[in-house]
Amino acid sequence: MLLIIVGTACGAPDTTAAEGTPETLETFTTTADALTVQNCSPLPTSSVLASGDDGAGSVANNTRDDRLDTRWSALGKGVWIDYDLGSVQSLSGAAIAWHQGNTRVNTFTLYVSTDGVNYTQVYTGKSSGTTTAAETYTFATRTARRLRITVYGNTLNDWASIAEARVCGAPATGSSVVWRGDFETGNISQWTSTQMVSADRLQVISSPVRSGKYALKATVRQGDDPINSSGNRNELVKMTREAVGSEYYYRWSTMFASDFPSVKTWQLFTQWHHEGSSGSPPLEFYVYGEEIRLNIGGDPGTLVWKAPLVRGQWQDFILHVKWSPEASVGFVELYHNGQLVLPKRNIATMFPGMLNYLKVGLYRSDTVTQVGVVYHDGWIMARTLADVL
Ligand SMILES: [Ca+2]
Repeated sequence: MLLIIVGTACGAPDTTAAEGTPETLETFTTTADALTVQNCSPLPTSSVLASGDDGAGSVANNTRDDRLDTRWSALGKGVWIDYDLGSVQSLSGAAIAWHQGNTRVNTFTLYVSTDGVNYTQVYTGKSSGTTTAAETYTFATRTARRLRITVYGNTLNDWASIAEARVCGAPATGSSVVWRGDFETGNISQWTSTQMVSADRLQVISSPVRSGKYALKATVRQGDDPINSSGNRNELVKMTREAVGSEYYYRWSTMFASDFPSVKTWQLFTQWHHEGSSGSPPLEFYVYGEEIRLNIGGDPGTLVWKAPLVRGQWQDFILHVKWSPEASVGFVELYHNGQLVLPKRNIATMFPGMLNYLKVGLYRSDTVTQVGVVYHDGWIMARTLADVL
């Protein structure tokens, strides 16, 4: 997926406002109607199919827009909706928020499939009829690529109407590592794509390294603008696309070169960007002057942590995030150089209706004239703290 970032305010909040007026995020409404799930680690879905819909806009995709006020609806006993995970994974349940689930008891069956042809029944039952919130239905862990919900009407009529649904990943057994971006392949193949003006700007190097044999050296020169956007950058992209309600630990190390620029403007070194095309990202680590900072929530967002900038020494980070557009559900927790510096803090970590993806390298205001060099190493993403350590 190519991400085109336009607009003038993709950077960190800049108190000098040199980047112009940011797009507001006020068009993204409905936080009160967003989904929360319990006893479920939602897996990202790549697509969804249904046997049909109501012909009036209640389409299958409405069950994964994180809004309880949109739904998929189809009439008839045996209609179905089918989620594709994009690859075979371990799953153990489904979370379903039924439309008018507080007044209707739905009869349904869950099936899984590895090939989209042969399906195995894994659950059959009824919804509680007591809530419009998501209910999680669990089954013995299966390896599958697809999950299908087949509905056999409800106590009021034969409509199948689902506001939101999630496929739940199996609890971790053994390692919960879901991704490594530690450059130990000797190249950048662990990452999805690059945004760089030339290969010398994102080099896999053997010295300095934080661990293993290789690390990344990211260089930005004034004018580096590989995507015709605001600011200057050379960044690696990892399409993490963390599902709403999912929770992960990330560990990595960053070292700022001994001559890293000291400027009173933004220099991002790690960011989780939203799918949208404008506005500051929902979670960004950046240098400002002689500080490193973590800002959450776009522009202006909330500055949740800062520390003095140290050059020439590896900085170790462990970030623990629950991804949610709900401030009461989402949270961040941060360890810096082995110390818990930000105890778990509830905050919205996504913008409603938009998944995030990871960008690592250097992205900074185009007013910076000095060459900037930063090193990254050891990226790992897992479901438990133990597995990133
Ligand atoms: Ca919906």
